[in-house]
Amino acid sequence: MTDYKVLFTGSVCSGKTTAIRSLSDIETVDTDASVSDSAIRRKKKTTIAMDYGVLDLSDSARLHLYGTPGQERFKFMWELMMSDLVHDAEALVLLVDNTRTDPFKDIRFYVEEFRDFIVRRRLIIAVTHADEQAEPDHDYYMEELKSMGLFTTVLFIDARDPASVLTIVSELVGHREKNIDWDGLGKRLEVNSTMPEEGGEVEALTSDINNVSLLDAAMNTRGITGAIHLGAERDVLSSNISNKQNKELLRSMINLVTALEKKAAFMGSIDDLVLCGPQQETLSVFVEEKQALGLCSEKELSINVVKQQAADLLQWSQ
Ligand SMILES: Nc1nc2c(ncn2[C@@H]2O[C@H](COP(=O)(O)OP(=O)(O)O)[C@@H](O)[C@H]2O)c(=O)[nH]1
Ligand SMILES: [Mg+2]
Repeated sequence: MTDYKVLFTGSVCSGKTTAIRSLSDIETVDTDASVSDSAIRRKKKTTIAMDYGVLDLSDSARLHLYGTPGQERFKFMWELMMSDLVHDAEALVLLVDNTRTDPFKDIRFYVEEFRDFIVRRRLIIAVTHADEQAEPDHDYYMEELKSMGLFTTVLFIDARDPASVLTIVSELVGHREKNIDWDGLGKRLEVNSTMPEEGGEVEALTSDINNVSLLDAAMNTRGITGAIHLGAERDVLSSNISNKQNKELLRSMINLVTALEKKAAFMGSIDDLVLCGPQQETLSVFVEEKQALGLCSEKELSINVVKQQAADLLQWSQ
């Protein structure tokens, strides 16, 4: 029996759990667990550990599928997996959610994080959610990746559709395993399909998970002591700032940005505003059209670092 291993990674909601479920012959061990965050009093399903599944390719070959936890706060797991469980894996499949503001930022992030792992292995980039957002298209990916110095296979898949995810498997082992009955395999896996009869619900769930993850990510950022996330109407999406005064201040700062922009039109768009006193915390707000973020940070943290963190957080929340 030849055992192949492959590791799936990618941002929260990129489709890791779904892809592994689509391919697996066994009841997948997705270790999703309810994470309750007392500060935000919300319980949401979030992958806190790896996903695992197995696919029998033929009488003599088997594929083991592992998925990393997506959120940065569980990054320590990636190291553990790479040095132990999947040290002998064939390849890394990087799932890229095409609906993200800048999918290439995700690619750069994961390629950097898994740099040592992929030098000796294959990297396959599998773009998901392209049914929801067609651009960037395949050509664009190839061009952009080339300019990043990444010469790798790019597949467009729907993680919910086993036949589609099978193209990754074929790319991985197709040239080595000649006696795989691909049609039979596809039929067998059809039962794993999670394609919805009707759309609708999926989207709501996705954005819920993302809101929680922004707060999670913020609180895992060194020097950040609180975060408030507002939507397009400047409604509070999530917050864990218990200090009422700070919360009020951050909200007025966000409103102030809009007012200032009108008053000082010659300055162009104002993206951030920082309130920095000699004592206690620094308060800063980062304003975009569709969302705004307020952060409390420790005095010692430089403004540039806070700005960089905020840019990352806003990107992650998309
Ligand atoms: N429309 C669409 N939905 C997808 C696709 N891939 C995954 N999903 C959905 O996106 C959501 C998040 O997927 P999940 O596998 O939990 O992501 P994970 O956080 O990477 O494990 C689920 O509701 C999936 O059904 C895709 O290619 N297209
Ligand atoms: Mg998952």
